[in-house]
Amino acid sequence: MSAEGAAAPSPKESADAAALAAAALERGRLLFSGACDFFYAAQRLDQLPPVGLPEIAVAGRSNVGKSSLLNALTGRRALARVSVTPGRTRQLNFFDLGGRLGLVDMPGYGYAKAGKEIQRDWQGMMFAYLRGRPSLRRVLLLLDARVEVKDSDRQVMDLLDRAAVTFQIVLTKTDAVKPTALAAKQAAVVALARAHPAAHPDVLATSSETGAGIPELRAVLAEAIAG
Ligand SMILES: Nc1nc2c(ncn2[C@@H]2O[C@H](COP(=O)(O)OP(=O)(O)OP(=O)(O)O)[C@@H](O)[C@H]2O)c(=O)[nH]1
Ligand SMILES: [Mg+2]
Repeated sequence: MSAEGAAAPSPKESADAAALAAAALERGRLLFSGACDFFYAAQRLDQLPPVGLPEIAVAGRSNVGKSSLLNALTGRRALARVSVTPGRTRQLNFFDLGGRLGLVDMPGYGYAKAGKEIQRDWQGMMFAYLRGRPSLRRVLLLLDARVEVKDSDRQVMDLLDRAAVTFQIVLTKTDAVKPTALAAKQAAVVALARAHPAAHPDVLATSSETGAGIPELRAVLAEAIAG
């Protein structure tokens, strides 16, 4: 039932909304239909490429599915290297999407076995990048739909709040959870986003395995670089 005073949308309004959604999906499809090339790897903060294109960084715990999501977005099976073992991505990998957008595949955080020294090195660099990159337009913060939110996730969200870097939560591996559990998870994560000033209110549910939510995420990214 609709809220008191809020009229149901007329057929014309519904049709307009559908046309808008279709246009946004088409912009997303076009953005990701061209070339996407790996162009830079940074292992240290003083090795970052010069600030140029607007950048979208993909961040999240080790093994959450960051590299897989980039492959799904760009429609390439092996653009970014997918892990057999956690902790695979150990540098910031920069990809150029049609000269319009920089996509950044980040090392995962929260990987206990990585060892203190490694954690200091690449995890430190990752946090410094997130905090201080002027061209960073948005961070996609990936959360595994099957796993509860961890302290390390909360710490990264707090860091992004403090740095005033907009982040958007993206649930991954939704193919591996039942629809009812996914709906509950999504509601909980939307509430979490509301508690963070830098968080975008919309949470996207994706699967790199089935492609669910991928066209919608492309549309969101097209909108993020247009605005
Ligand atoms: N079922 C399922 N498995 C997935 C999905 N996406 C990724 N995986 C699996 O999760 C594992 C980790 O994927 P990656 O994409 O390498 O994860 P990552 O976040 O880049 O990992 P690091 O670089 O080590 O931090 C791999 O075994 C993937 O096959 C998905 O949508 N569904
Ligand atoms: Mg990776």
